[in-house]
Amino acid sequence: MNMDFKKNEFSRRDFIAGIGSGLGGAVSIPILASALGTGSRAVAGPNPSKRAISSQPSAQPLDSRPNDYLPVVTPGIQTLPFEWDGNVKVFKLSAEPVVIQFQDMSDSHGMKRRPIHGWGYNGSIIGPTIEAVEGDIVRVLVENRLSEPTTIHWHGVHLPIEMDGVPGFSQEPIQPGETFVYEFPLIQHGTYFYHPHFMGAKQVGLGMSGFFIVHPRNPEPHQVVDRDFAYFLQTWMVHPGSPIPDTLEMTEFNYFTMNGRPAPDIVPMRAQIGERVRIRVANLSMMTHPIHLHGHTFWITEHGAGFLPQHQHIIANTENISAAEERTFEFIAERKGKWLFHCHFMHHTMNDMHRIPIPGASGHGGHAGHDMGGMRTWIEII
Ligand SMILES: [Cu+2]
Repeated sequence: MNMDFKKNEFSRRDFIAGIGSGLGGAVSIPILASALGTGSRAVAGPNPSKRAISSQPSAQPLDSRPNDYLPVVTPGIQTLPFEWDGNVKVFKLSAEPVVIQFQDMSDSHGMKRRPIHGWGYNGSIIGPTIEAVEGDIVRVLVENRLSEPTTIHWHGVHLPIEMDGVPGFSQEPIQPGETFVYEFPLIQHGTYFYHPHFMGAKQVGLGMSGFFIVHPRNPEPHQVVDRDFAYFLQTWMVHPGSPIPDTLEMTEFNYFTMNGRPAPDIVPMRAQIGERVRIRVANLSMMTHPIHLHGHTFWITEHGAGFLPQHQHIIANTENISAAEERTFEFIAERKGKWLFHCHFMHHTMNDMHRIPIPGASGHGGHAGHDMGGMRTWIEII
């Protein structure tokens, strides 16, 4: 293959000049006051020279301007801070080894944890959530701290081919020690995600993925919520005695995670009675997961490509999410209590399933006694 890509020599000036016309000037529009102006949701001020910042604790405030959107909460996972360079939001990702902890059922009670040696971004599996607004220009500096090349593909995002992250098609792989600069304007909103497109089964299978969420610039009234959560589904095969996920496995998995953790370690959600709650769920495992909410009926408001028109919302309490798909669920928190939110393949709510059941033992191997493992969390409505 004779590909002659220029890494890191992408002309930002030419590119932005090009997209400026393509966006009809949208990149220079001021942050507008949105409909998110009540309660904890802040309204952007009238001064177009100041810009919104992330409200996450990890973010370094660059000015006093509040968000013009309700930030997404990815339970247990950071939202990636950014800095401004002119009118560009600049993010930094480091692809690197990450150790996470899964429940070890060798005592049949699930009290132990075992280290899992995966790969992720910025010390995290899944990687930190990237959040921006339709009309923004984003630049993501991707440093490769792995022992092999990698790239990032921005799944579902409309962008120039040079930014699509597919080695052999749009760029050379990012070699260990190198940094590649991705930069593109956001001309759509929706719940997207990022993942490598180099050695995909291995690198994605080791954990490399994360949310890339783009808020609408001017949300319609029905798109306004009080709580906005996101969970990422992954599956793993970790053989007994090994700390390394087997990424050659095609059909059998023994750990099922939401945001890089299996239950009971998944960070749950909380809302107040009467609030409208949004839960975004992305699946980058190699199987389908029927995701079920207890005690409530939800609307399906997105299929991973921006909010659906209201007349296309579907009511349900369980929805299949297949590989590389995303669904957004919204509902009114109507009843107090801790309501389960889980995959309804019951074997996907177990951990460490290579353990052989112990006759008479309450734990019964991976069944974990009275508790559920795997893809199971809850929302507490107070
Ligand atoms: Cu499942």
